[in-house]
Amino acid sequence: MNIFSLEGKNAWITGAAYGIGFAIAEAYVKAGIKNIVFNVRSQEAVDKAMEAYHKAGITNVKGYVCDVTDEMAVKALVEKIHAEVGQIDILVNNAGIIKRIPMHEMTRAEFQQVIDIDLVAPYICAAAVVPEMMERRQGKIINVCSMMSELGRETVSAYAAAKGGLKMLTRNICSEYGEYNIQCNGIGPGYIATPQTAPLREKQADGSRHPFDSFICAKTPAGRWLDPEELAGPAVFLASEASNAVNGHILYVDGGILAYIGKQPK
Ligand code: NAP
Ligand code: GCO
Repeated sequence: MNIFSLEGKNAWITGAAYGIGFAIAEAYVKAGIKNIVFNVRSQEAVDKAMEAYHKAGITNVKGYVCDVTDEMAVKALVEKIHAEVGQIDILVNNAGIIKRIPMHEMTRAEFQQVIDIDLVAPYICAAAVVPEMMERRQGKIINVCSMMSELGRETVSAYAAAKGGLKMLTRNICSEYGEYNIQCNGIGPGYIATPQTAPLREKQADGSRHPFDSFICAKTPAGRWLDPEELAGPAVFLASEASNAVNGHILYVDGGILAYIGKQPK
């Protein structure tokens, strides 16, 4: 028996059109998953993502239009998944946004939008899948956390507040539903090369590296940005039976950032 196998399981990964969510979906397919379900905010984004999945040779995937902050739409989506795909064995709360604006220049509406997508939506999605998981006494919920679940930095107050909150939501879901054999854990990616972080890696007008790019390489013992595919092992582990006794844990996949004081200046 392969304790890392996802055979026979269905996974719903929010916002898995590209980036980290897509890489997790690919990893689940390699681990034998029965069906991948994802949702994004427009039909155009669903169609584009479906093309990318098919190009990657993945056909056991279904995409839906659903904004994760819309509670009614999420409840309707969960019913639709149950009817069209089957039970949801694994939920990955991946959809997320960031706004890089100094806190004193940010509007309340901007702050609120980040909290709504990065913290309230994982609650909405988890609450929507938990009753059926409780009935079956089995379920895996994985929340995509961040370095900002532990650290702060300039301009990301709302994001850090949301991801810090998501860490505690993870621990609370574990506390509240562990007795139903539901495991809720977090993955805490370090700095991953995706569209979300592309502005931090853009070349300067003179062709030199973005200062933030050099900063991250100096803060990471590995000396580089990580690729979304490097989250594959941890994402499969937390979705599989291999992690049945791991609950309320945040597994940081950061190339060592949180362990490191940073490269000393030359
Ligand atoms: P990304 O490339 O920007 O992808 C985010 C995905 O979420 C997109 O498919 C986006 O789709 C979807 N999304 C956003 N808001 C949504 C909503 N309201 N409803 C449904 N879907 C929504 O981001 P990523 O870098 O892959 O990040 C994925 C997750 O990892 C996020 O939670 C992020 O905070 C976290 N993370 C990223 C890094 C990193 O370095 N990249 C590190 C740590 C944690 P549309 O916008 O097309 O709807
Ligand atoms: C930023 C980044 C981060 C990362 C990630 C770190 O502006 O500092 O976008 O917050 O995306 O979440 O783990």
